[in-house]
Amino acid sequence: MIASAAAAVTITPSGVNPEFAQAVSAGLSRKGQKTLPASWLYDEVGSALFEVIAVLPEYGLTRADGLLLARAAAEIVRASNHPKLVIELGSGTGMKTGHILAAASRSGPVRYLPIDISGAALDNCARVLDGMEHLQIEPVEATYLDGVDRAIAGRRPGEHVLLLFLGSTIGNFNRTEAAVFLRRVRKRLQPGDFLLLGADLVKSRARLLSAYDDPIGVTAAFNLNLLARINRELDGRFDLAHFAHEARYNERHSRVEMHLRARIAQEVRIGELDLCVSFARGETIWTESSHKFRAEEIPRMGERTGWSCVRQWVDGEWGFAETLFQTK
Ligand code: AVJ
Repeated sequence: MIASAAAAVTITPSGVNPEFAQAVSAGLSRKGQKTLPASWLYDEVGSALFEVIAVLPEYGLTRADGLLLARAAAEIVRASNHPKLVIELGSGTGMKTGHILAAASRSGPVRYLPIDISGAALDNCARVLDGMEHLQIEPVEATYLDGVDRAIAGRRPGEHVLLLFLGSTIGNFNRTEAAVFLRRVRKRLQPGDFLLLGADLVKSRARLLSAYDDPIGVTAAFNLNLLARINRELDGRFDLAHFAHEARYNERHSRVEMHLRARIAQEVRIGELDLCVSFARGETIWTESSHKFRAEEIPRMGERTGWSCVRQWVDGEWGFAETLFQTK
């Protein structure tokens, strides 16, 4: 059952999302490395493309995450004291979370609050999970921390929380940002609450590069869609043929970086921003970082930010870890 519709995002009369406009304007006006935040990759098209990425043979991350959750769901629910309130950062497609929710709702009603800035993602998630017995779905259309505030505000007496942050979205933050984020999340929760964190592990450069630059070009389309989205929503004039998808492995930071490389020198107008952006030939826009972790590093990261590690489950085949924390 879907209890309440997602709240609407603010849009100006022209239909432009001001946060998107602001992010694009700031990221493309920068001197030096141009950037676009990865969170804007997920409009309706981007979310659909990510679902395809998730089933590519080269991209084992989502499969490993799902497999671990399927195998460990009952243990996770037991180890987190049978939570009645499950909050998720990023709604994903709801598929992976289904294992946890099914195990949690076996012993009675569970409220599930997925938090996402993408209304499209929330709709998909609700559709996938709709009809599960004893499950009440209350989507929250918001940024993560605002969403946690809103979700927690409706907490009922005696209800403890299992907060899910799956799929290695934590990897989009650099290590400092990740620690800050975990501490901020912790501050919003109470003693006795839990966090389940999914994180992709360090693996060979070759496996990582084929996962982020797949042979049929789905990841390239996913990355280029960000420019197409600027064209659609902000009256941008990007010629997508003049940009190339690039995945790099940065060993020092153990992260994969996605870039869009200008194939030729060019100037691109973005009508709604009243902005003209110049690109030198070979210049890139940095669109995403996916940090990769060593398994031992994850409990330590939690311990430093107000959490104690309860347990960790590792998939050794692909290299992925689910780590369960409790508030310290
Ligand atoms: C959904 C953020 C975990 O970083 O691997 C997939 C997104 N980017 N291919 C990731 C993504 C390129 C993905 N996350």
